[in-house]
Amino acid sequence: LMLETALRNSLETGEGIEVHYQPLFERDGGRLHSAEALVRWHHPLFGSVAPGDFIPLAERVGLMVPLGERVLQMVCAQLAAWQREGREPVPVAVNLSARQFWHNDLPGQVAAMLEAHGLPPGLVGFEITESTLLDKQQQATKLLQGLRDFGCSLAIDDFGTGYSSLSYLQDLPVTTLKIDRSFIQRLGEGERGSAAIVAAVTGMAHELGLSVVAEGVETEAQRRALDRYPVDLLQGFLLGYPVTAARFARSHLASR
Ligand code: G
Ligand code: G
Ligand code: MN
Ligand code: NA
Repeated sequence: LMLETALRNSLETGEGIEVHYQPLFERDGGRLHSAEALVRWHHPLFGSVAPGDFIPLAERVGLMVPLGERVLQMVCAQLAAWQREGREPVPVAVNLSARQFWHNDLPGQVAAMLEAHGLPPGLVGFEITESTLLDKQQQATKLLQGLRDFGCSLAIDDFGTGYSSLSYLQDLPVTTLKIDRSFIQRLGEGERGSAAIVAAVTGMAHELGLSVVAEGVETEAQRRALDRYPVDLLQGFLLGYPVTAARFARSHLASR
């Protein structure tokens, strides 16, 4: 209960809520492609609380929608600031929980936010998990298309851990598949089963015209193992940790 009150207060003031940015790179050539936004919370009394703890809490107590709005707002403000400073920003993908995704008029909110910050379409994208889309394919398609209309990239996160089949992806207007890091890990260990899964998933995703991200790349061995598959983008501690906006700009964004 104390943690809930603390989160409520932090959300009202914005104090202690921060967004970190993790880079995604093109597998071939190594160019910076985009970033994933990851929320962080530091409370004066409780210290740094892990997202794995406060996001489920926010979900339980009805704070996920305001938290998500705050994150999206911070990302848009950051992108606008980078533009003002003469930096060449890259697209930033924001994670959406099911509750946020299904909250009314997400595309409208996104449109208003982009407009308020003077951002061109295409600079903001989203990541959702398979379970978010389960059972409501028709409504999901409509919502996703609404977001696509603003140029947002749309990634299925943690792919392979849920229940979905690749066939249903064919009907969803998503742009990107992020292969869950558990597969990348086992691939690096030379496990045959996960190699078969990665081969099948990357092959079919490519056939469907989706761009494929390997997430959670931590070792050279994993990176090398991925060379054999049609993977477009790499993300993981080997290539770059999630860092503050300032650090991300210093390390990755060129000044014009
Ligand atoms: O940043 P970290 O790897 O600790 O994130 C843990 C989990 O929290 C991941 O599943 C990640 O997708 C999720 N997460 C991080 N930031 C956000 C956010 O802004 N919104 C939502 N809904 N989930 C987030
Ligand atoms: O569920 P999602 O994929 O959004 O989770 C993102 C989380 O994964 C973030 O908390 C981020 O810190 C973490 N992460 C990013 N790269 C790596 C990695 O290479 N290894 C591990 N173990 N976690 C990672
Ligand atoms: Mn993610
Ligand atoms: Na993920």
